[in-house]
Amino acid sequence: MIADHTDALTHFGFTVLRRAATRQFTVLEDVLTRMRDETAAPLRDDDRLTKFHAVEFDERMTCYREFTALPTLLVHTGATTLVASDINLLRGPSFWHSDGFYDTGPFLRAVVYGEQLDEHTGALRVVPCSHRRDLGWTADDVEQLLRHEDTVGLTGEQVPAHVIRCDPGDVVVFNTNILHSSWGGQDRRQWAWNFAPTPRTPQERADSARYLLNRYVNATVRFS
Ligand SMILES: O=C(O)CCC(=O)C(=O)O
Repeated sequence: MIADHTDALTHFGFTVLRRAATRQFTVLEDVLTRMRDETAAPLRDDDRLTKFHAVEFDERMTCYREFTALPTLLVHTGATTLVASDINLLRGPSFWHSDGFYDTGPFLRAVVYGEQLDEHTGALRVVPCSHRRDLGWTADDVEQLLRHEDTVGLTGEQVPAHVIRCDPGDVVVFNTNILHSSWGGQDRRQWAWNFAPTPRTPQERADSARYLLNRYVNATVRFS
């Protein structure tokens, strides 16, 4: 079972741990309510809201450690260190992007959505295998896909992709190299944790540092 999830992550770049966070879901909802209550500014119609350092904001966000199978999966992939966490109120589409492209890793993101999501309501979409340089993915290919309207005349929604349908309490885990997006949805709640392996070589240390910086500095990881 864990081996299947590890293989899926390695080969295709994503997997879903069904109902792995069901028991912690009420706690997650409470944390998000607190974040919403403590946000001073009223949100405009098209505003999104992100709380970085979510685990530091509220210790209850450490409940990811109790999600069924997640800790074991992380050990199997080697991405055992929590490097960032965030809570998001997402609204509207998230355009195609990758959260950076790294040769080392894997850098993984585990997310729980608060709503039942499918292709019509903003479920996460991925281009399977697009996290893999070993299959020939290059920065050029990624660039072409990001300009899908010009290069192939397709809207973001029409780009062939796998839609990750999910229910509240499912845990979606993906390699953050992967091209991902969301279309067709309106408001969605998302809790997220990012994991990295312990760096041992100079290249791994450089990638880890760049990854961490990107989480906060590079606008692409803010999904739009
Ligand atoms: O669900 C979405 O709208 C996009 C999520 C995303 O890009 C992410 O979690 O990295």
